[in-house]
Amino acid sequence: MNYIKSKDWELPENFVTDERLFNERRKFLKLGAALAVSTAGVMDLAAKEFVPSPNLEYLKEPNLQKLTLNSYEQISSYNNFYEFSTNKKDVKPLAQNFKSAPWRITIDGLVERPIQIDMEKLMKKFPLEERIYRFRCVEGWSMVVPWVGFELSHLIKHVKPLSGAKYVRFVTLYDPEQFPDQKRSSFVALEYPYIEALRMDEAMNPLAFMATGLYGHTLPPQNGAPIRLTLPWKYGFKSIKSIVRITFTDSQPLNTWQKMAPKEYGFYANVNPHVDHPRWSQARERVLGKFLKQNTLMFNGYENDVAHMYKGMDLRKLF
Ligand SMILES: Nc1nc2c(c(=O)[nH]1)N[C@H]1C(S)=C(S)[C@@H](COP(=O)(O)O)O[C@H]1N2
Ligand SMILES: [Mo]
Repeated sequence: MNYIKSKDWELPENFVTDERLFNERRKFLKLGAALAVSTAGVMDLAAKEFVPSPNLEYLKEPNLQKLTLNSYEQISSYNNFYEFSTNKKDVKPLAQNFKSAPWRITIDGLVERPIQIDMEKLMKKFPLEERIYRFRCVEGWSMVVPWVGFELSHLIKHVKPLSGAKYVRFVTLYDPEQFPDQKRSSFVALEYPYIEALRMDEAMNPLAFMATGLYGHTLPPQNGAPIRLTLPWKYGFKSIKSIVRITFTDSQPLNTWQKMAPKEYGFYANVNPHVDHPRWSQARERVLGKFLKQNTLMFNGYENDVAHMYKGMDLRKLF
């Protein structure tokens, strides 16, 4: 768990915490259940509602910052996944029959060892761990999510990028038989397949994480099964879902949202309360399930871990 480097991860204790849950959690932590390899129940008291029984083995995160988790129900019922629907509450019902196995991922481009690998095999290559991350959508809502997965850097080291590789590009599945919005002949919400990308140093940052699970269980389809990116210091749209291809390139790829609306979305999309989106102020955010808004933090609270990558850049222009 040595990726927890900075005090900046910590929020004032009741900042995102409903007091009752906070006290319950304190009691729970006193029982000493801080760090364990978990196969049994995920005993998080924030999630009293439905949680599927864990089917993954992973190293549990001690949650030193004492973030209050959003419930499984909240995280998996309010989704942005335009391939299914632009209506956040319709995504879950529409995604229920999505086939996320078997699943093959291609890793190619400027690497020494391009591979095509089945998801099952990929999962076994890297030990799974839990990461409790804040997640902030550019629309102004946020949540705290206990992901399970592995560091993107582990996968990158495995395929050995060539020195010319400067960017990593990710592509979502294109399958009109499975994604209703890809099948439409007009009024399509986005250009598909969905594409996202990172600069190499961003991709190698220890916070960049490939999620394969949620609350100890493999990802539900609406959250990007079987594998999606999670980048806690960036707006949610960078966290691309249901990835089938990862390509190493020498030039900056054009990500889907930047292509669709270049005045509204850039390449970096770092969470920044001082730079507003043309339609939404970014100063504050509403945590799912909460009534009052809270202040948004620079780089979503991960400043100490990521700010060095953007030194000297004008974050108003390169948004
Ligand atoms: N393929 C794909 N990935 C995507 C999206 C999408 O529409 N399609 N939406 C993005 C946006 S805008 C957000 S906020 C997050 C939402 O993730 P969640 O549904 O797990 O909360 O997924 C991101 N990844
Ligand atoms: Mo989003």
